[in-house]
Amino acid sequence: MTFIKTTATRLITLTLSSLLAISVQAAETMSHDMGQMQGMTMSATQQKTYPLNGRVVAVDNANLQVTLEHDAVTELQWPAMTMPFKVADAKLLEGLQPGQSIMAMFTTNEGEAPTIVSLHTM
Ligand SMILES: [Cu+2]
Repeated sequence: MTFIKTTATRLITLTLSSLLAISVQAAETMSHDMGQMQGMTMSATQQKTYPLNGRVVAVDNANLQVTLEHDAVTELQWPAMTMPFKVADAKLLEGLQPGQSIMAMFTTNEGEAPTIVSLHTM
């Protein structure tokens, strides 16, 4: 009887710590659009890019920036959301209008805004 009780207590403790770990992870994921990008460290010669599907919300030519309502980025554990992206080149914003659906590739480095390196409308 004592053994069973101990096991049950242990199981409950394990379950609670798992839940806590999940909550912490969710909080970290949600904060990625607030300048706390958790980009992987990688060499300058091999810049990892990630695919992105979304819809244009706003175009800011002066600041080389586009706000996108994007789908989840599973590889980075990003949920779907609306957020600004930098663009690597002003040409990427040419002719872009709010409401357009786009596909893009972007890079993300720790301490920097995520940057779109290629983009086309669908
Ligand atoms: Cu985002």
